[in-house]
Amino acid sequence: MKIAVVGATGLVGGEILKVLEERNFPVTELLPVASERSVGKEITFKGKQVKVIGFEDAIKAKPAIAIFSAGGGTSLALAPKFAEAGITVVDNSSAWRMDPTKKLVVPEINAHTLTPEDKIIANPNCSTIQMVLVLNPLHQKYTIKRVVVSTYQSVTGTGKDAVDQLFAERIGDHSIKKVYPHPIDLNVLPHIDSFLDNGYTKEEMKMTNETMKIMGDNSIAVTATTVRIPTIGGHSEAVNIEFKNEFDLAEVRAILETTDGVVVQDDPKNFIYPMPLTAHGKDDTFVGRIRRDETQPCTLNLWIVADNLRKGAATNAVQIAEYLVKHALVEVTEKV
Ligand code: A2P
Ligand code: 11C
Repeated sequence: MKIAVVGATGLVGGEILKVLEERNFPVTELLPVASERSVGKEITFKGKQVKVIGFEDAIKAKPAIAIFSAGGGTSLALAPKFAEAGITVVDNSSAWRMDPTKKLVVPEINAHTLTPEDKIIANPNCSTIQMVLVLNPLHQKYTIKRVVVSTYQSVTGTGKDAVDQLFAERIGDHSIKKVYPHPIDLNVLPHIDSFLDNGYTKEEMKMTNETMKIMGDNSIAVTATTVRIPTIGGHSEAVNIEFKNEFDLAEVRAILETTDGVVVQDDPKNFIYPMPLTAHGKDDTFVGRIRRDETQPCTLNLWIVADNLRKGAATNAVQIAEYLVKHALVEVTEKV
């Protein structure tokens, strides 16, 4: 079927093209969309050069699905135009996530709630996706009361300019456009997205609010400190989880070992634990350092890592698209 990728020239857009290709998504025609300044440029898909088009031409071509990763403003302006034309939008930005009329989907958790009427579907924030994938099966079993999370996030989460800033600083090139208010190389910034009146950042509140919406339980309390570090392979998270009910550590491990999309890497004696370097380019979410919090009952500590451009963005969006196709929830106009 015809698929549009809006933001095809961006960092996540490029990853979406790779994931569509790798997972053999049934694309008959790819419609790469970007801003006016990129129209006519070429991107590579399945070894072929494809010309970037504007959004109006993409809507006229009537793809079944448009995967958006072009920022919140573009999504707010363009997603409704695609949806009105009967095209299902899977949107990577934060624009629609907390809209009560839109679903916020991690396929392993809540794709079963999708219907053909869902024309704009929101993809959660990267740091939320990898956390809920691990929290959800444990919540089913032991009921989560409270989560305290600290993140160590890759510069790829900010986009291409941030990756350029990191590598320019590393070679002492100060001519480059700065996207962070401080140097990022050899540094750590306790600051992701903008600050709100309550002292938290938007990124921190995304982790609190999106978790409750995806897991369908407003009683789960999440408090977060989100931090940018000079790495590119993925986001890492130290997570402390307090349950209502007591757990067995071996059972926790067994639950995570059988959770779709989760891989347990937990053999510290042999130096095996998740890291951004080893998660880079993978679709799975990795969990390790699974241990009891010995300072209070019913509480667990663990460490979660995933490639934020993969499961945190492109892979999750393509998995939503796969679910829509498999369950015939989209309008396909062309004969296949
Ligand atoms: P362009 O390359 O033409 O600027 P990143 O997050 O890596 O910076 O990428 C953002 C993506 O969103 C790019 O593909 C960018 O295209 C695209 N984009 C930005 N504004 C628009 C717009 N108004 N319409 C469509 N795509 C847009
Ligand atoms: C980061 N989590 O790492 C952000 C990137 O709400 O989709 C994604 C922002 C979002 O900076």
